[in-house]
Amino acid sequence: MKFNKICVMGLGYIGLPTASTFATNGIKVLGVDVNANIIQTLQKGDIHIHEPGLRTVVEAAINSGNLTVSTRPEEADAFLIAVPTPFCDGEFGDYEGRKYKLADMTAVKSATEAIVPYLRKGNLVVLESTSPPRTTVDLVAPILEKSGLKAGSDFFLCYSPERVLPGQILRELIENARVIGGLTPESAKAGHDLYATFVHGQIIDTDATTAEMVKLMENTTRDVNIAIANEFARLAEKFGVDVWEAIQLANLHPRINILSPGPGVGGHCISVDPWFFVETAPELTPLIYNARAVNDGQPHFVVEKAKQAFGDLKGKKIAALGLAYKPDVDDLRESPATEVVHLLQKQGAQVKAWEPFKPTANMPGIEMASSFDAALKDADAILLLVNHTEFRELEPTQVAQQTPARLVLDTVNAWDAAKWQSAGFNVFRLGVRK
Ligand code: SAJ
Repeated sequence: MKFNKICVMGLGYIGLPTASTFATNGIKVLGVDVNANIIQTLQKGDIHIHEPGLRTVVEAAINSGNLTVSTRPEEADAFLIAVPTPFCDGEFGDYEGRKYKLADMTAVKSATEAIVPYLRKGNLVVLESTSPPRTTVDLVAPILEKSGLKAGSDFFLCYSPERVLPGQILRELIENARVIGGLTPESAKAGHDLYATFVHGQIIDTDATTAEMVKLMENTTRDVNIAIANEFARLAEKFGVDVWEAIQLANLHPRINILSPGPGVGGHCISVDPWFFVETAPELTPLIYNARAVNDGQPHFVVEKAKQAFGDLKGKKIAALGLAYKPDVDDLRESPATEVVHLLQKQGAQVKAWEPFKPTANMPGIEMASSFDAALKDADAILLLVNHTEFRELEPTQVAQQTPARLVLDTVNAWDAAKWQSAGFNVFRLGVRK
């Protein structure tokens, strides 16, 4: 199937790179977002998200004349839906006392509804948003069929998950294997043809619900694996073992690859997606549920550790280094580091946070330091929350001159404890009893 023009619904972390990549590969793309500010920003030649290389690709796409943006869709050969699927605010499910979060599918529903007036015979619609299993079949197809056209025969319908890693989106978009789940084999074939425009990785056709489940299985597996690493950290502290050493030794086994403990799991994917399984099958997901509980509980564990390391937290001046949800990104969404800061403050600590990737971030209830120096200047203690390269490379002898603080808690094993000790710091580490 040949595609001259496509419409991408949603211009966020996934939609904008995807729209731009199609455009730079010769397809006319209309990027659509309901947020008029985003459209204005892009029309001014600016971008609203930070992702390495994205600005260049968006500029190239717009300058080529192939990418235009609007708040409304138009007729096209294919429609891609890449809108967010967050949680419902303040609404929870309950299964035998286990409270679980619920997906808010409003954006998927309204983006799908917006396509209906423009849908024509022979079109392709692809859902990319991470969604609970059966969303394509049970939610998207019936909405699109309000057009009077039949999904799978009059138009093609697919689910194709996005699997790119924030920080490496543009490369992974092209190189990663791409799963195309069709409502029918013909739908999958149409989706396959579309993504072949720029995907160099393998493109595999399957059915829509399998593709939905593949995506959720990937992120759930990672969440469960991080949860066990976090539980190992707690066990190591109990038994007087250095969890980092133990993990390194266990990973010498050819079939073991234990991930890293830390202050918890953040971001918009791994801490969210497992709930889509729990919500749709709470009776079948005790392990997935408990892994979420372990990872969500990790900021509390860090605060307990901070009490052991720093003593009474009341009035304690703490320099918190890093607020991003993971190393070397500027994304603060669902970040466990911010949760730790809030919890420390609840205990009476005076926290100044320094996030080099977003120094001017406006985080409600968090005092952001204006510089690394300002965070350290009057501190009693230093708490390392994110393994950013620039933190890893700090020279402890130099840091010792910048701060009166001599207590350090490293939650991500970034620092060589012996080196920091000899520079005069009393070093505590997550997953190590002291
Ligand atoms: N984390 C740990 N320990 C580890 C690894 C990660 O505590 O050993 C934490 C990170 O600090 C972070 C969180 O987990 O808070 C998630 O980070 P991540 O790098 O594991 O994943 P994301 O959320 O940035 O991206 C994931 C990726 N999925 C998988 O690796 C299976 C990516 O490929 C997906 O496209 C993305 O989710 C998504 O959009 O779903």
